[in-house]
Amino acid sequence: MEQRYVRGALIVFEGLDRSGKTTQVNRLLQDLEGTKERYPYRGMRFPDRTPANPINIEICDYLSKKKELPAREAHLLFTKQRQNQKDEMERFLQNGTTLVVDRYSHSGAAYSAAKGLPLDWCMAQEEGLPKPDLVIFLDLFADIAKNRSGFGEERFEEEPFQKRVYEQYMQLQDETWLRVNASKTEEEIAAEVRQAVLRVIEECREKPISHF
Ligand code: T5A
Ligand code: NA
Repeated sequence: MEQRYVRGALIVFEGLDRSGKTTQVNRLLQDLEGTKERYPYRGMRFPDRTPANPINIEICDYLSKKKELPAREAHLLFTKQRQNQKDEMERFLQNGTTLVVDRYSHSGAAYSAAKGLPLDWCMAQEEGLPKPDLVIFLDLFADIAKNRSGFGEERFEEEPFQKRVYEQYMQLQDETWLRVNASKTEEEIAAEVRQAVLRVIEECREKPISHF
């Protein structure tokens, strides 16, 4: 008998610093808990800041400005962290688990291109990684994001830089992107996100995983 191909979806949240990604990821994970028999799921985030290996520690030191790195070297460090997770991500997707990811390849490219690296070169480093089935872009202008709590403590958290990141993100959009107005209330955003996510989980059940 022919086996029906059922895989999980790769759902990614992107946006400027303080645009509300982690808030929405947590809400979505909570929502999915209620339907986990039907839609198994797992949350992930990039960068992974747990001090589990030297790459994670180096990224933390870089983001907290404890360590300086040339732009290309920094870029490759973030990419390496994703490439190291590739096989595990594929396994989860293949066995039907939907992955909900807080930042991914487009963050890597947008932030590095905002420092002046060529956008194409940045995306080329992501080659071979599973491509998101849905990118939820939390769309918030840098001048609003900067007024949210905690802004300005880390590397990259300054308004002119965030404006450049926004411009790079706009160049990366394709048909898999959903732009959500991130100045709405948390509840309004969560409802819009939930609807899109359930649709995409159903749509990609029988499609092969695509790759960058
Ligand atoms: N980076 C990342 C790279 O340079 N290369 C890479 O390859 C990758 C993957 C760390 C940095 O690393 C860079 C990008 C980043 O600069 P991070 O660990 O994900 O990235 O940490 P942050 O991204 O900095 O987390 P953010 O600051 O971006 O915040 P979030 O997750 O977007 O926002 P969140 O949910 O924490 O909310 C921020 C504040 O806003 C409030 C929240 O309560 C909170 O106070 N808020 C709202 N307020 C009003 N209305 C709403 N709808 C709200 N939703 C949330
Ligand atoms: Na976050």
